[in-house]
Amino acid sequence: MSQQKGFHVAVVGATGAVGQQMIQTLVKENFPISKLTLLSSARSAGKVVEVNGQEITIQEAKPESFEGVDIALFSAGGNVSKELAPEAVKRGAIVVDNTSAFRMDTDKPLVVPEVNEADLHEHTGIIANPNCSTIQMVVALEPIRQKFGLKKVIVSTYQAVSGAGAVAVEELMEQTKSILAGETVEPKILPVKADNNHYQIAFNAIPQIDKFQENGYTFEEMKMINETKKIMHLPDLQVSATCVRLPVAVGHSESVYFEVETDGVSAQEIKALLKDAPGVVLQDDPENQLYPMPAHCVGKNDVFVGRIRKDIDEDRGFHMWVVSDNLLKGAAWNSVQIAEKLVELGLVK
Ligand code: NAP
Ligand code: 3JN
Repeated sequence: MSQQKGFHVAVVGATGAVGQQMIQTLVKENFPISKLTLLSSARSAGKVVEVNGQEITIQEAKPESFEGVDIALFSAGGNVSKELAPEAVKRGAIVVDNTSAFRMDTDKPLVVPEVNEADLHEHTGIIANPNCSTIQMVVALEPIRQKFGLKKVIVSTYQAVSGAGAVAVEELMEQTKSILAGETVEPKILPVKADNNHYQIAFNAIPQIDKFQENGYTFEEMKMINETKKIMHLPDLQVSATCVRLPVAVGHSESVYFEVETDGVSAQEIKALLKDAPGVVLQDDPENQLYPMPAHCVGKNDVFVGRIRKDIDEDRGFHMWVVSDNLLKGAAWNSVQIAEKLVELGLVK
């Protein structure tokens, strides 16, 4: 932890897949912390974890836990956020919330710093962190929107199991071992723990992430559609999504088709833009088989983009392949980055 004058930071959901990455990211980024409070449910309360050489006891998250907290990073599910984020704000904390609880509230900014940092000025205590699949896509699309305009986006995702929590990663590992040993498996978690049917994820692909909505899209797909329009301030952008779970532990991949508003743009111009774009690493050299892959992005904060090419039929249409660590830029790093920006902009009391 930094020795400079710092902030009292609370991590809610500290024992989870995202919460653990948040703690590591705060340390790695040397975020100025005077005190770190780690919160979970009663199940994990009392456990002791070591953070940067210091032992911290996990506590059960309650309204009183936020007394004296300056910045609270939430990733313990939407219900916990709905109940406790307002309690944290009431006690003077600024909340960065990683759940979908507040993302579409008109009075709460939904922020990806590379795209809409300025929206932070509008905050009223809670800032929403978008869905992981949305974040990596808009980081890649924003420089293109700025230069050539953006009319349409069609995305297909290839999402890692860690997006569904620590238990889903365990399920993938256990199933893989069992199947290789010739044993039968009994899926219990994916695609959605609370749904009736569970399917094998090892050696499979499941075209369902989160619950189905009445329109035939899943909630994950609708999050991508609605959040993209809000973050990019493009309510009329045409967006569609198909979200698929793959047997990959960490790192979401996306095949993104987009149409710009300008005639005659070349793939080379798109590549040149993305080469210098904030938060983007261009990996696009087909001759040398260079393109992004999830196994190479684990542990990195950036969004990796490659396979950029013009559509065969549509002059304004392009395809690209976008990969990022879903637990970092998709969750923990984006949240810590928001906290850093809030400090830089003098928005933390
Ligand atoms: P996870 O591995 O299952 O961890 C859940 C965490 O929430 C654990 O720390 C758990 O504590 C805590 N928790 C559960 N019930 C609680 C309660 N009543 N009060 C306080 N803490 C409670 O899940 P995860 O993958 O880290 O995801 C957590 C949440 O983050 C998700 O539900 C989602 O809303 C959000 N998320 C966002 C993104 C994104 O796209 N930005 C990606 C993934 C997740 P115990 O150890 O006590 O059980
Ligand atoms: O499945 C993924 O890859 C991302 C999952 C995100 C997630 C999981 C459970 C609940 C979310 C989210 O952040 O959109 C939520 C939620 O709705 O809060």
